Amino acid sequence: MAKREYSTDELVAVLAGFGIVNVAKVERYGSGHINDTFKADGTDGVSYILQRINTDIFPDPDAMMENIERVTKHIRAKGGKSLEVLGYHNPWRLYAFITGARTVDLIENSSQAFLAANAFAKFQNDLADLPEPRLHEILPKFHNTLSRLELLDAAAKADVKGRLASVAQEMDFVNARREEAGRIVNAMATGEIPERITHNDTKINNVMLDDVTQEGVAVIDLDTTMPGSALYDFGDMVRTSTAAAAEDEKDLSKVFSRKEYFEALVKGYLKDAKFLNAAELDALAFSGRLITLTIGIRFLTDYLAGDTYFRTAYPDHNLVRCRTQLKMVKSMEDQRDEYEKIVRETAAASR
Ligand code: ADP
Ligand code: GN1
Ligand code: MG
Repeated sequence: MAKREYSTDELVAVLAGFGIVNVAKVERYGSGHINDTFKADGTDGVSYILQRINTDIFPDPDAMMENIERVTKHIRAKGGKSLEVLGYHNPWRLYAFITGARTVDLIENSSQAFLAANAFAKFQNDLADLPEPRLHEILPKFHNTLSRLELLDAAAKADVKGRLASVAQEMDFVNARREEAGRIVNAMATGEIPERITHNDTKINNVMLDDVTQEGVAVIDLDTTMPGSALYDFGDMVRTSTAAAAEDEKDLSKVFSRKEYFEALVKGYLKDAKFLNAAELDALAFSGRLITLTIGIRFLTDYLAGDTYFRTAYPDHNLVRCRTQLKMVKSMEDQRDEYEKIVRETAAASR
């Protein structure tokens, strides 16, 4: 999907609808692939995050906002920092701007990996006792790799853009890994891996890091917070936080998973994720490979389908992203024994 442009007048009018009339500046912000995000500064020095929810992808924004309100109030009641919804008029919403902290697209050091993973562990911990009812399942089967494979197969069969022939290598890579694709969903179906409240988009740029201490002060981007597996959250941290290069790096020699960041993630996560059972611990290293493969499958599917889902900046953007993900999977596979050992030793030490 190409980026949609908004005029300043349009944005100022939306802000006025939320009662913000003293706008000094409003501009696009962040690097997300789905929603349109803007930072608005008031003449009084107060800033806001204005977002247009992508309703093609999130068909029930009311349910999403209900989840977000419940989750953020619960975290705040425990003394934690969270997003603060200032207003919502479908499809627009306004958040208070969190100050004194920032996000990074590419991790800068091991300490950040430790602190970001620890923030996501605390987030899951904080939500473990969220009172009933169950959160809305905003995007059903979101991380279900078996369903994602079905969608890939359908897109390959339709081949609407005639791109299938050019992705034979990528299809082969995915096909060689079909057998392990169901490991987590199948274990969830038997109850071996429990359902928990999870974030489901634990990219490194979805945690605000304190400007001074680097600590993860608030987990943001709560659109997909819903019932899921804790493993998907840990896995997506591995995908994004151990990557040595950007998600859309074209030079694949720069793309690999960094062991020292993996180790920091495991330590930061296990410090507070005491709730994990044996089956979850056993699949922790695997979850990084699985989620990365899953996101690679999603980019490939979108490429074959003609770029209708993720925001793209150029024609092959989704293919470039797919290739980095598959390279990351390969890199994690190459370090599999070391990664499994790190998890085993850290888990044993933290019990
Ligand atoms: P997307 O769903 O498009 O990824 P996010 O909600 O993650 O959108 O917002 C995009 C970026 O905007 C984040 O990575 C972060 O840098 C910034 N951001 C989002 N919410 C806030 C907030 N409440 N305070 C400060 N910055 C924010
Ligand atoms: C999307 O919106 P953003 O950029 O945080 C996507 C995630 C993917 C990610 C890949 C709702 O997240 O699932 O992992 O891109 N969000 C949705 O970078 O599909
Ligand atoms: Mg985000």
